[in-house]
Amino acid sequence: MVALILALAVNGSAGVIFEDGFETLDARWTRNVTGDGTVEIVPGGVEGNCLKLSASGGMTYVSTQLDPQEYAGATIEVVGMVKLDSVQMGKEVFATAKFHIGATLPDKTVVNFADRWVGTADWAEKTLKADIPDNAQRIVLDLGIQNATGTAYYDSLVVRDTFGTGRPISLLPICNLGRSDGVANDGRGSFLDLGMNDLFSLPEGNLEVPGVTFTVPPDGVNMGKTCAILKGEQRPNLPAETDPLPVDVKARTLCFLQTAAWANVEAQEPCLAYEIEYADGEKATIEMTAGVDVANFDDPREFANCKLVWQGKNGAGKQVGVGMATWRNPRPEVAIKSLRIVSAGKGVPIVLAVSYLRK
Ligand SMILES: [Ca+2]
Ligand SMILES: [Ca+2]
Repeated sequence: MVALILALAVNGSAGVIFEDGFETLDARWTRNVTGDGTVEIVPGGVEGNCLKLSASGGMTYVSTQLDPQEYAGATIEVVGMVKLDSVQMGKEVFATAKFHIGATLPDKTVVNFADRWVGTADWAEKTLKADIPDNAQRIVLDLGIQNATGTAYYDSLVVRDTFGTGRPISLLPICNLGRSDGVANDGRGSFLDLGMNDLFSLPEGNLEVPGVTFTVPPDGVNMGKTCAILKGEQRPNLPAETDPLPVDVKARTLCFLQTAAWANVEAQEPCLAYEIEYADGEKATIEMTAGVDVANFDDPREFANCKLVWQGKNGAGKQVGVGMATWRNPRPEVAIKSLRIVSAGKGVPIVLAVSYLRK
């Protein structure tokens, strides 16, 4: 129970789908046995009881279904303790003890994921990761022995959706500038042409925010173009909008890592918008307002839908920061085909990363 609480605390509400210590055989599991196989709960687990599956050449496994509405498109991770006693492979390479996930597609083909074991081995942690296709209609997790002989024990099983904290949508195809400049007001370099007053100190790589992970591209990739910075009154020569970025994901929530320059947060003027097009052609516009959804990079503050997720000093010694705004998608069942960023033309919008959550 302590482990469960810790796991939930680490992963937040997203993440753990279920845990099973096999003190009893929970109703979620269906038994599938052919021949002389046995399914038992016995003492001697890593903790308390465990699941003991024996096979004599046929099938011995327990199965549970994962809701495709929830987990199609997810990355499912199965971690558990496994002990093996004289497991001998059957005729085919897949005839072993295993963790197995089968995802059935609309055309009835099954995509299989498995971690397989043979032999005799004391308790050891085993892991299976499965990228469930977006169009999976049925998802089944099996623990057991297929067409082999021997005994496998399972305990301390944790099934997680590691997609819980989101996946990045790469903005690189629509990035036009970088996070650093060099010499101010020389009409060259990058960012806002403000010299060391830039966002170079924003760490590259994963930016972990409670509930969301953003990916900030390294400064050197994409010919230094790592963010989208659009036109404003102070930078009239920047593009007013980006091309549509192909996205092609189903999402419940979009999370934007963004900031601005010279935006009037007191006046709460429009700063930028994300225009999305769904797979069925319908469109939606997500308006971002200064002082509500977005702050200025050199005046890091929080507003109603602007959570300050990173701040630090830049090369000019100024305190700078970036914020997160989130948008709840009213149509999570329809794929988002593309996303385009459009400036409102006043302050200069700066978009650094976008991630999406399925929940
Ligand atoms: Ca147990
Ligand atoms: Ca410059």
